[in-house]
Amino acid sequence: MKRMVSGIKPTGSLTLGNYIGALRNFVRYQDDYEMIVFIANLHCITEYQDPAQLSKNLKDAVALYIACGLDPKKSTIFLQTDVPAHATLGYILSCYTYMGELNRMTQFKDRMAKNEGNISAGMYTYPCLMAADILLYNPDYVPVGDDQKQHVELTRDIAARFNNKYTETFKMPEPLVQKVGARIMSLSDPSKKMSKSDETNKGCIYLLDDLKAARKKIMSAVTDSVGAVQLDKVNQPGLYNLIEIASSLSGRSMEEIAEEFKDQGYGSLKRYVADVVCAELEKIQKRYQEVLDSGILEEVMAEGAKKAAVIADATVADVKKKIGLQF
Ligand code: ATP
Ligand code: LTN
Repeated sequence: MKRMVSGIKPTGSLTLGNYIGALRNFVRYQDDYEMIVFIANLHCITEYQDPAQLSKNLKDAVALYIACGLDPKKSTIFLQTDVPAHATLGYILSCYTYMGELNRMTQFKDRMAKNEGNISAGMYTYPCLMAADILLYNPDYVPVGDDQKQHVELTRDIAARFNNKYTETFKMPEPLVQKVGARIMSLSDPSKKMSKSDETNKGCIYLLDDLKAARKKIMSAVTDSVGAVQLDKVNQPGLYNLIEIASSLSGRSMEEIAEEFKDQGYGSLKRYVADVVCAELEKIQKRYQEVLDSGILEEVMAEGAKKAAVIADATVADVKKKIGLQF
């Protein structure tokens, strides 16, 4: 069975973008692949997080993973810090990564361009930790949203460099980015990615949003003044995004949805999108409450970490030996 590895950084509450771009695909893949999914808590602290809030987000994230359909019997689910090999290999790989490469990472460049100052060293070197997250498990594929493809490509470069310097150690992982839903855009500004760190809170739907609030965000999503429902990503990006969301969740093609609403106003399309989104949220939220009430989270996490550590520790032992870090 081929193996997949992916992680989500629960800096805030999980979003519809995380669900469509990543989480939902993990659930689909778990029957046909060996799925290893972790909560990337070390990645959260590249920026200050309120401790109580962070802790709550971690718990919510695990509960949401399961509520969205990840089955702990099929998938290995764990907290990154419960497997210390991540930090160990992360540091080691930072010694095989060039600053020039990190300087080229879009996420880092975007942060620099904002001129906020005080970017942590952890934020700068985070692609090395991400490379470790992946290479520890020698996966075949890494299912991610569009924004993470560059980091998986860097991971491949680091792996190839290490393999060339020593002997074949890491398998080359392939990023797996789906065609529809790889980049869900903000509802209030369709030129930006739907993000947890949305300051206005209007452009982002959270999986735990109150259904009325979610509907309102969709009904007030920014569109355009063209006045016709059609698929035009360049001139009607807001409308395109709404159709992409509905298509991802309903399984209908984007063309079919655009065709159905072509003679109707934007309001009708928005109502349809809101219905589809709210039905999905309602299902997830109901299950989320059940998961929390069941009290299974601690056991799931302990079991997951134990399974993951067996694979991760073996990789670190091999790497240490090859580098000459032990006698
Ligand atoms: P932030 O929202 O703060 O930028 P993030 O949501 O991108 O953070 P993660 O939570 O770690 O960071 O992302 C987890 C997965 O969800 C990644 O594979 C990422 O590509 C995917 N993802 C995140 N936002 C979107 C989006 N708007 N559309 C599609 N996929 C997304
Ligand atoms: N960097 C990703 C989250 C992440 C990840 C990973 C994804 C951390 N480690 C390993 C896939 C594989 C993010 O910020 N979205």
